[in-house]
Amino acid sequence: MTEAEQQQRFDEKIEAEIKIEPRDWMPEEYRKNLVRQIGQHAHSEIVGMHPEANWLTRAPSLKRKAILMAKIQDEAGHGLYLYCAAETLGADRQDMIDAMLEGKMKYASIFNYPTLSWADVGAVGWLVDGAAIVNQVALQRTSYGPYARGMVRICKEESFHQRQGYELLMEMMKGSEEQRAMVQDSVNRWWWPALMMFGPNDADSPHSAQSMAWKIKRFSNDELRQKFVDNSVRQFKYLGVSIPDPDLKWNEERGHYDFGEINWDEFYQVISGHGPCNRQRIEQRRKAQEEGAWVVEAAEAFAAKREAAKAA
Ligand code: BYC
Repeated sequence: MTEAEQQQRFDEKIEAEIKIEPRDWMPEEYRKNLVRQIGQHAHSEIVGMHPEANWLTRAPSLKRKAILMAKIQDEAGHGLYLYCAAETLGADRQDMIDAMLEGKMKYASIFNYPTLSWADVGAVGWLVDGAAIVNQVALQRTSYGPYARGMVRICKEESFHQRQGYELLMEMMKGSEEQRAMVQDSVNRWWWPALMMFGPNDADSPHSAQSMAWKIKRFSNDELRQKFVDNSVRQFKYLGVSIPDPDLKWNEERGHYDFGEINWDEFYQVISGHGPCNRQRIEQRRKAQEEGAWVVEAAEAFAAKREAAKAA
């Protein structure tokens, strides 16, 4: 087949909702764009373990500690599925990790904010995992097969994460005045960064048009952000916490909630490496890599030994 014929076959598959698989021909730009997005997604899952891990040793009960530990382990698993999905596109895992450590590859902005109180563990579960689900449910229908299939399992686990966060906050809201204040303070700090997780407004999103045409993205950044806001309002009311946005109001004509302007200066500061915890997170990842190097070496030595035994 000529390249033009291969391109035509690819376009037909995208049009007909047939998944693109690792051995299929694909345009180089499609491959690169996927490695960028899936790699960033994988890094986010791994870096995302740190803000929550901060509270493992201070969880208020054995039950809460076990739940938090299980959630953090799930995030490690998500990172691994996603690195594997990127590897099916010919990407090298270590190269992607090195690119992140050198600031050449991004990870989700949200994980550059500190977790200052126990209520933050609940707010991260409810709002951060909640926002991630809205984005990832849509990605279950993304055009690249391994990414779409990985998302199915990830979404199931994210639902548990979101619920554990909400339930934790519900418990705190039944507690003392001080605990309720802690929840409100936490939600005040996490709401706006959660809205930033969906990326820049559509008009300022350089990758959106092409990613939508290739059906890598099924909804735009603004559409998903709106869905998250609309879903969240009822949850805020049930929890008994106020939304830290004086401009949030129902718009009858649009059938959606209007909301205030996001602080885009803050967003660009954070994604360019100047958020509150960027340095700390990269340092933590670098240290984890150095301290875990012996595990990789031991696994490689063991694999080589088995190969040699098989060959003998
Ligand atoms: N943070 O053209 P755009 C989790 C970058 S983890 C940082 O709109 P695109 C969890 C963007 O990469 C779940 N960077 O890009 C884990 C691009 O920069 P480059 C994480 C952002 O790709 C542990 C530039 O801005 N989820 O749930 O079309 C514990 C222009 O943006 C962000 C995912 O990763 C951001 N928020 O759309 C708890 C979802 N937004 O690459 C929870 C997968 C934008 O040109 N990713 N940028 O240097 C996506 O769906 C899309 O990549 C995005 C951005 C919607 C995020």
